[in-house]
Amino acid sequence: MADSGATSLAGLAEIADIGRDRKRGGYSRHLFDDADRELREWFVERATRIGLGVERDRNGNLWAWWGAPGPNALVTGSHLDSVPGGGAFDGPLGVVSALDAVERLVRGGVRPDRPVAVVVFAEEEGSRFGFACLGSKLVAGQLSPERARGLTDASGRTLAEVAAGAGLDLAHLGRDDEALGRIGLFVELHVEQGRGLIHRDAPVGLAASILGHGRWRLTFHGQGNHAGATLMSDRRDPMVAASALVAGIPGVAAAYPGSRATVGRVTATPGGVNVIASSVDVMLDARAECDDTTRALVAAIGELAEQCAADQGCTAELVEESWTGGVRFDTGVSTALSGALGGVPALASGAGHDAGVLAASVPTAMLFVRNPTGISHAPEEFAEAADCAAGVDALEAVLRSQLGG
Ligand code: HGY
Ligand code: MN
Ligand code: MN
Ligand code: MN
Repeated sequence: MADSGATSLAGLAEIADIGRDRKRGGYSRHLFDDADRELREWFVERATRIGLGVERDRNGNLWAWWGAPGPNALVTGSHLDSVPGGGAFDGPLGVVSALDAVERLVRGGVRPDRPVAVVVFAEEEGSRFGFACLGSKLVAGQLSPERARGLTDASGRTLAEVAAGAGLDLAHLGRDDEALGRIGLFVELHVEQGRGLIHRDAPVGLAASILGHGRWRLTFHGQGNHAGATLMSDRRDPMVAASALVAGIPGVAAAYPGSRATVGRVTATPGGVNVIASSVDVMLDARAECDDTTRALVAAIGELAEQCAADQGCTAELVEESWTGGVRFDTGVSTALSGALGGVPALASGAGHDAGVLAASVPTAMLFVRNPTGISHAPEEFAEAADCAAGVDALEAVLRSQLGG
């Protein structure tokens, strides 16, 4: 499998060594860490090179403006952060392609009749503070400033503390009506994270929908104790209960066709090798074509968790950490853009995106670029140079179709 570092667009090559995760492979780039700081510096330098003026908004997002910020702006962009050990394309492909497409218009002498911006949304993956699409949800008013300020990372530091350490004043977090009110159309280009374009043998597609998706914390409480001095019959071991739950999830999900339920992280407290855990956190990611189905699935998983806990003399609690409802993109917008592209496949997205957040507030569309591996959120994620170029061509055509100049 091609190394995800073997990148294609020049911009991807420029950032290819930022945030490499030597232990996991791939990239780990998280809000306000060193990699994020380097990527932000790269973005400002790259945007300035094109002649764009970069601003950071009150929620930590970056906006590179072609012309003065103003109403009915044509906005494109994505995110630069990653999941732990993620691929090179999820997020950065959209930012790099947006800069390339705008640069072509600038160099091509286009005189836009509306403001244009390239945006980088903060913490789309929610990898550091556990809340997906943090930056875009704050702008859209889908996350309260109070909740955001209190979010903590794995070391227990709050968003407010980390931001202050990064020299960012997030005292005015929250819904940004001025930023939202400026957006006439938001178009996000993204590497496809499934196999839709492989099956359709097409380099580029348009998003028709995004699955509703959320994150829940299942905490199993037992009795911490000594691994050697405690007989097996004398234990209330939450790790055994948690393991039974995780093993039972596929069977529960099978009753909800098309649903997806994933446990990507299990954390024992205190986490000693010679210690029976006192509690275990199981992080659940659940999604389905219909939001009610997702909620029914999570409720069923919660019931199984209680049973698994009781079997071990433990207790279980279920807490919703974040939720993003399913999205159907505006067909009027997508049809117009499809026309500008000469007709491209329409795809459902199992992956969430900032565009899925903004779609609730402003006209929004998404372009996908083929990923020949069909794998994402892993180092194997890939996009061929020719398909990346086709993505920039498509984005440029879409932008041109929206600019009178
Ligand atoms: O989790 C998602 O679907 C997205 O990649 N953040
Ligand atoms: Mn992702
Ligand atoms: Mn993404
Ligand atoms: Mn001891």
